[in-house]
Amino acid sequence: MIEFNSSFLEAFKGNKPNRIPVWFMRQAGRYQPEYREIRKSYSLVEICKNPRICADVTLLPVKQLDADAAILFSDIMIPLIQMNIDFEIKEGIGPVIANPFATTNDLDSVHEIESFEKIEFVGEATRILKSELTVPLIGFCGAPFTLASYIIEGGPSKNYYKTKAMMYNQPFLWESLMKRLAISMGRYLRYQLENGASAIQIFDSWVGSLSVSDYKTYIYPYMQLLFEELQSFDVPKILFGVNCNHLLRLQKESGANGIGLDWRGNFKEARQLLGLEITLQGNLDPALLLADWHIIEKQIDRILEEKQDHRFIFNLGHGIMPQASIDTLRKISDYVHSKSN
Ligand code: 1CP
Repeated sequence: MIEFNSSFLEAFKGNKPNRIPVWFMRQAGRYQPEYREIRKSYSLVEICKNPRICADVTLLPVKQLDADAAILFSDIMIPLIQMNIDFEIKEGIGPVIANPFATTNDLDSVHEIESFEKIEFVGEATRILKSELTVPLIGFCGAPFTLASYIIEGGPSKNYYKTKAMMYNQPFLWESLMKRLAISMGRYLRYQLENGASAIQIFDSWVGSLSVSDYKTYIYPYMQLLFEELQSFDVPKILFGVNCNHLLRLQKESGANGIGLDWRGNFKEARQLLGLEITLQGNLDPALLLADWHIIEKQIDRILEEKQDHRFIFNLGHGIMPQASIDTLRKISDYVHSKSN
């Protein structure tokens, strides 16, 4: 019988793991020929809605990369189906919303998640994975700001002008939307935990575009609300955002017990700022996946030297891009594992 590999979970207890835990954000995706093949027959949302295919896509990189955790294959937009928010995921663009959220009328049609009948495929995929995985499964969601940015802008954005305009000028609309998103995502994460996920990660990918003071005023209360929904679960709760070094302390205080650093961050400084109790995750620059091996090796050595203790999970500073190669990623995983003693 294959033993359960708990090195990822050990990183939250501060114990020395059997090996340094490694996983990669976006570890299932277009860089894999097998994923590209599946995508010829199924759209991204179709994969998410088919529990067996979803489970297979989730399992594939775990084996290929010898990863110490799996992340449910899905997208941050999927739970919006249960909230009655229509979206499409467009080839080469990302999530697109036909009717962006703009007025009090739009608020009436945004439902807080109270049941899961429209997204039961998530629970089913999670249960399949629970029975087939020998590593922990990470459930995930998008954080309220990052989700609101797509819902208000109508798609990917550079400056989030519409989102910020609503945040500053329409407090009732902003507060109502953020509250609904926070409570809904809290319940959605709980649903994943109850169906077999061992940990959760919240992606607040774009919140780094805000100042510390605006984060405190407009975001923090809703992150607290989201984490409150998870209070009874003693599991890893990782919060990740790009360009968030100025927000780390508030991110921790909102309720996370793990923080994902992007490649700009430094583990020594983060440890000093956040204390000994929190688990840190990251942070190889994904751009390095295209660099020569001797450069990658040096950068991994630097990260492992900066990390200092066992509350550490090796990852990238953001997701794997389609140009990356499986061989390089596997070499990285093997190399980090080889440095475990
Ligand atoms: O079919 C495809 O290859 C399209 C690309 C793609 C993929 C592989 C999209 C569209 N979503 C996904 C899956 C996905 N999305 C996963 C599971 C994969 C895994 O980790 O193994 C996860 C965790 C996400 C989460 C996600 N979606 C985030 C947060 C993480 C991050 O990278 O910052 C965000 C911001 C999205 C929105 C989204 N969905 C897809 C794209 C291209 C985007 C980004 C668009 C933009 O730049 O704003």
